[in-house]
Amino acid sequence: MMTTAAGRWDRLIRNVHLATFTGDQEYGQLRHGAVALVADRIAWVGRETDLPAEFDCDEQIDGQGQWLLPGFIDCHTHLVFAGNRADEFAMRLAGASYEEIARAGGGIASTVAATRAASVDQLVAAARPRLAALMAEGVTGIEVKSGYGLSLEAERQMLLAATQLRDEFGISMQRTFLGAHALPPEYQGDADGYIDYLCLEVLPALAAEGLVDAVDGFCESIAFSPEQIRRVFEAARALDLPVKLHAEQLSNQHGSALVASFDGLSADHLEYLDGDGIAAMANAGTTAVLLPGAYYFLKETKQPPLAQLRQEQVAIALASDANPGSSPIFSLLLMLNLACTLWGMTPAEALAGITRNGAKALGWQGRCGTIEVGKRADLLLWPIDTPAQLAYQVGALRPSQIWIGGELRKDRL
Ligand code: DI6
Ligand code: FE
Repeated sequence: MMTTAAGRWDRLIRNVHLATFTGDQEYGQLRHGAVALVADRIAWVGRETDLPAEFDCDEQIDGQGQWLLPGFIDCHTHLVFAGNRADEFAMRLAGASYEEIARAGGGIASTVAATRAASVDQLVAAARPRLAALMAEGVTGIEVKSGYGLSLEAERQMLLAATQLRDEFGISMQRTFLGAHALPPEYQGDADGYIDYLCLEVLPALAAEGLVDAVDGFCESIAFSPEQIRRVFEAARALDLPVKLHAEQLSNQHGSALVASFDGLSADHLEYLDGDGIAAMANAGTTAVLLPGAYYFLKETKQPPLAQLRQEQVAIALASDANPGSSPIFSLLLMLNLACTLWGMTPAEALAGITRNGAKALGWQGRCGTIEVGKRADLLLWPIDTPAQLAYQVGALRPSQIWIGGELRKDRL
């Protein structure tokens, strides 16, 4: 932990309490700490009293006793889409289920129609305030999925919009191809033909354009079967792309074991996950991404198997699942509160879920998610008394400073 880097530092953040999310302490906490940055990296972490007697540093920042945390990672979002589904919300309030609406041609299909009709610029304009809201709460790394285009051209538009947002906001982003999200109208009755189209045409073309960082699918009775998803994963593997899966959200299709068998990064949702799926994930080191926003918004009552995930030491991440149908919620802080209130996660588990384990869910564990020497200097200064306050309080919480890659960003968000 206390690594003394010889030479010069660009910045020293001192008089802070650190939540490093390393080691055995709750939150990896280190009180009265300091962190030094060189360029976009963390160069020194330790107690203020262990600072070298002499050092050369361009800028010193007094944290005034606030808490310094790693930048937050929202590892599962559908941030790019057009339109909204407020009408469907009203139908669900009147008694229709998410599955019934989907089977009747609403749901994801209605967002697909709106997204196909939008230009890249319109998609960027619609997503900009969503990304700004997440980042204002401390998100410095994000995953953004395609999956509302469902054709080569429309999926490309979504991924181009995500890329444009990444570059405009200077955020770390994993762009995930989710062609296997729903069956588009032109393939009704021919799901296998659509999977062929994805595997033979769409994914290879978009990967060749450098627009895809990972591959996802929706394994569910209202979406695609494990066999169909397996073919998508084989196509991903041939292109050297990591995989992840929407699994066991509405029923147990054994998708988690499938994604684990491909050394998948994560299995996501997981309310209906069983013991075999947990064992497979534990063996493969596949992260469990829990999505309390969708659980809450769909009024799900079956809880993900938290106790067994803990017991098998599966890393647990939390994400917003920000999307127009099952989680129109653009707040990662709210996810902390929901996971604690609805499922009994501890604040420390919840916060690890959007830092260390959120990074792991994206394969970014070597790069961010903790405060450690060598990690990217994505850091948040919070005016709080204890990290638990971030899970406890809803609303009126903002970082007082945000550094992304060592650069102070609060002013620009
Ligand atoms: N599961 C979800 O919760 C989102 N996608 C998925 O596969 C919902 C997407 C939507 O309803 O628009
Ligand atoms: Fe999702």
